[in-house]
Amino acid sequence: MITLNACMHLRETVVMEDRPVSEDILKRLREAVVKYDVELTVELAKEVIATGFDPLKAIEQGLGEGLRVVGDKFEAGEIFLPMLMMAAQAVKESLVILEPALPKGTSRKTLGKVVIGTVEGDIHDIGKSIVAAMLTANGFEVYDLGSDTPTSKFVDRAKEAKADIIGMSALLTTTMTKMAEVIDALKKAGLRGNVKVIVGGAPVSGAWAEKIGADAYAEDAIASVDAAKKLLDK
Ligand code: B1M
Repeated sequence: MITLNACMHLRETVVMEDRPVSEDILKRLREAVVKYDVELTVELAKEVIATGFDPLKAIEQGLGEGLRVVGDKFEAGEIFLPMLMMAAQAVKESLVILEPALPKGTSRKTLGKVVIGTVEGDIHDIGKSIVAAMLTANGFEVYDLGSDTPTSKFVDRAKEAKADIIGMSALLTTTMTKMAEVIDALKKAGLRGNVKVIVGGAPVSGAWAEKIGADAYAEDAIASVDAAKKLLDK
């Protein structure tokens, strides 16, 4: 005999199974990051891979959205730096699992060389790393300089690698100005004619890109691939 409880349980299971996996996994990813639960976030990243869910969507709409909520809570004084750091750690460990599964472009030969980094004084590197991974996955040869990158390192690496594009990321309003410094240094080194510049990061905008004389602003990882292709006529 099926009891009322058992019936209700059965109904719940069916509803769970009917719920689109997409919405469910994205919501759970966001919540895990907001709770700065490293272990759970990593488990969910593995679930994304196991279920064949779109890894880019999981990164942008799951992990990224979760981090944005964490940032707002931090700004509002609801959580403190150690919690912000744990949320970031949860995302970084999950990216190790998700990035290799990012959709690859069809092109086999290199579309161009990109030197990318987060500008000096800024240690935020999660968004920049996603952009670097997407560019690599889409056929660009990427030299990732990491975060807190001195201006001279952008210039030296661009020269050595004969870069086609320099990509700069900044997450702080106080470090955005370093982008202009890099562009000036490229001019002084006589490289600006050969190297295109793409800028991005939460406080950066199209207006800022124009003001400092960058060639493009990209809002996210997909837009950075589109911008890079457009700048190199690919
Ligand atoms: Co900090 N942090 N943080 N932080 N942090 C922000 C940026 C902040 C907005 C939080 C807040 O107060 N609401 C605020 C900046 C305020 C401001 O300047 N307006 C802030 C602050 C104040 C700080 C500290 C100063 C805190 C302190 O110490 N008191 C400190 C800075 C230290 C320093 O850099 N010198 C600090 C430290 C940290 C952690 C170390 C804890 C950690 C970073 C860990 C790491 O990156 N390894 C951290 C985090 C995680 C954040 C938030 C919560 C999330 C950033 C992130 O990773 N987002 C952030 C709040 C927020 O952004 N709302 C915040 C997810 C990522 C996928 O998105 O980076 O935007 P994003 O990248 C996107 C796009 O922007 C774009 O594509 C990416 C993918 O879609 N994009 C590009 C990025 N780069 C691009 C380059 C391109 C093209 C597109 O072309 C080259």
